[in-house]
Amino acid sequence: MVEGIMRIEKVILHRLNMELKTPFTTSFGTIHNKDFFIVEAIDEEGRSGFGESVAFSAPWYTEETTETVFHMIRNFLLPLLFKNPVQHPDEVSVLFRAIRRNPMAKASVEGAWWDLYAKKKEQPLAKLLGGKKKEIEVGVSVGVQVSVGAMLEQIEAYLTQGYRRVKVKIKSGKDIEIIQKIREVFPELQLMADANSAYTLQDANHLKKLDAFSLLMIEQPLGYNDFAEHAELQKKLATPICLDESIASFHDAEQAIKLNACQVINLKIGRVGGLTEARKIHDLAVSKGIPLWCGGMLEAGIGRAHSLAISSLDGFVYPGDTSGSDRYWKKDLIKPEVTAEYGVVKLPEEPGIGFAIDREQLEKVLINRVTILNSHL
Ligand code: OSB
Ligand code: MG
Repeated sequence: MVEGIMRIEKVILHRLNMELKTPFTTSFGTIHNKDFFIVEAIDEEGRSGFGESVAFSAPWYTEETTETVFHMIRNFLLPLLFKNPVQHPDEVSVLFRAIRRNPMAKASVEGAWWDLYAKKKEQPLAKLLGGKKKEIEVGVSVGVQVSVGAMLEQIEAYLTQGYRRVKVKIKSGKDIEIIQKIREVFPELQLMADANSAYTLQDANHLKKLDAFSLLMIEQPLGYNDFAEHAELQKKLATPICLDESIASFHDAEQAIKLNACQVINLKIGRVGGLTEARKIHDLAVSKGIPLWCGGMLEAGIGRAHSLAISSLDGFVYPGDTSGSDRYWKKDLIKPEVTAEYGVVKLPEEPGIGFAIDREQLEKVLINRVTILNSHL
């Protein structure tokens, strides 16, 4: 089928700052605000497609930041795309191969192209990606708390809201006892732990103690770019290892699986460079019998909508970290907001990401906007 060229007249980068309802603490520190970009691509017919840059303002999770994303989009990604217009969003990631790494910058642009394409085709993004699910199971990720009591209270509150899978952040000194206590109080809870690279292989015997608490998995215990040591650790642990930070591309996923570095993959669209790459990893994981789930980056509504769309694919078997909007924000950027009932989010049926942008709310959290015209049109 010959398809039309996607003619993008301009791209608006909306820089926003949104305050989290409650600060989120990981093994690296505490996040109070999300300072990020919404990428709005506008075509010749005046249609808008939206992507969200999921990078944080500091490079603690991976190397990208809000500022590096802006730099890459403005100076490299858009000039390349404007010069080489595509017919289908799958071609965007092929073009972007000419630029090394920077997956979050790439994903934010590619996401806008996907949304626009889906809207043009009048199809929900999830369906276009090949997703069959109508509902997405979601859990909640709980940051490091000041005390065990605070952690139990927090979990209780989320269970009351209907969430049925809980992930807790752990780090040295805030791990075994906390998990043990949670297990005592919630013996049946689907529970997992995320270390964000807080340990080394020397902690193997310490981490082995977690095997007593039937965790669904332990996420990224070791180095953010490691495979070999995770493989070694996995041999010693009964608890399945899930990789997050280590998987930044299809090639990384291939390596991790080949080396038995993990039994589960947390897939984040931004971390792997976009929806096309995410779908490739999905297909690989399914063919290798590696279950997936969709992680989160404390996204606002647009990023969340993209995550929900990819989660509709069959290989996403565990509940994701893509909780409802109200777990993060007093008011989100989309209408309606994402709502989870009994830990389930219903996928929208409207074209594209399926949520409308709340322009009024966008203005309230706007820091500035930069418009980049396509001089090649
Ligand atoms: O490691 O999965 C992670 C939040 C920020 C950065 C990294 C991570 C997380 C989370 C929360 O665990 C995910 C979310 O609720 O969006
Ligand atoms: Mg993680």
